Amino acid sequence: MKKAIVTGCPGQDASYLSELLLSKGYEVYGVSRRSTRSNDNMKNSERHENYKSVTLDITDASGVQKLVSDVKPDEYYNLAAMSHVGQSFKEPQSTLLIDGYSVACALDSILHHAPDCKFYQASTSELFGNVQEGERLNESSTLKPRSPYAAAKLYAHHMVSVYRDAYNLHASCGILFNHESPRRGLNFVTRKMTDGIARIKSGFTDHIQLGNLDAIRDWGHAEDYVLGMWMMLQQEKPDDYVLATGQTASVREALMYLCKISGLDFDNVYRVNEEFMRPAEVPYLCGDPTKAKNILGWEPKKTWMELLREMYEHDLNTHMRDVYLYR
Ligand code: G4F
Repeated sequence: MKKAIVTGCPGQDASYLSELLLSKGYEVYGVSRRSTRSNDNMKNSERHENYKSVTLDITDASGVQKLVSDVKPDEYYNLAAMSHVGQSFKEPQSTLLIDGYSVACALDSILHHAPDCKFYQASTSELFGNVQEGERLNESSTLKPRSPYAAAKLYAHHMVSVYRDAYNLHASCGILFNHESPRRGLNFVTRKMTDGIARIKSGFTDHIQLGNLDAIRDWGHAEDYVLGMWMMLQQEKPDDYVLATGQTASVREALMYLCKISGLDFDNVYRVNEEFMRPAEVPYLCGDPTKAKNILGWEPKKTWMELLREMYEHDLNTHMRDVYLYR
């Protein structure tokens, strides 16, 4: 039985990836911090006899070393992060520790205690920074971070290639564009909008507050993207891959679409609040997943509209159930 360590539980990606690995017969060690608020994301995995829950702070180097030395994993998926770009401007130092330093701890633990273990690092399209609108970004595009989050992730991204080249570790980076689902945190813009529109529709509120509606993103479904992570570690050679849909929409277009399917009036559902603007914005991101398609055989299945509809219907069901139960 293969053993995998997955950090970042109970986050969206770690929950889908754990389910995928368990379905493939792995023993999964799901790592979460003591303070992480519980949610329903891990409920399917936690029921499985091959799922082991591990409480560990990934910035605790000796704890990570002990885990790797005890488990001797075949695969290590590093999905834990301070993943909110806006928040990273407010806590740049802890962002560096969690998103940068912890990756050095994991790589070094693998080198010394399980050198045959394959390592996956969650890199991000935020690494590209301020790009020209219309450009499609791939593995060779220039990396110019515009946030403490992206700067810390850039360090981690480079450390993976340092360990790959210097020590021959099987370490790969997935440069993932935005990926969402009904398990997405409520502070990311897609879920904030699907949940907000569902709350308006159910009568719990009358508007949502948003920041920059002009930002353009390449949104795919997280369940498709975790399959790509696993595929990267099944390759003979480690490498970096972009996972994206190659299709874009602005925050405004996404909100307009949600208004259309919910029958609400776009002009009345939102207010712009400066609090949600960032000191430096990445205005446009669009990925080119050709390499992942050609080498891994990976392709995204869902469009951003299908994705938003699924998220909205999930949130509407939840809020309508509350209407039924509590009113
Ligand atoms: O949903 P977001 O917060 O995602 P963002 O910043 O693109 O980052 C996400 O995707 C990255 C992959 O490319 C990950 F690396 C990262 O960890 C994270 O998962 O914001 C998307 C866009 C931004 O331009 C933001 O300024 O939406 C804009 N936006 C407008 N109003 C808002 C809001 N974002 C948030 N979170 N909240 C708003 O009210």
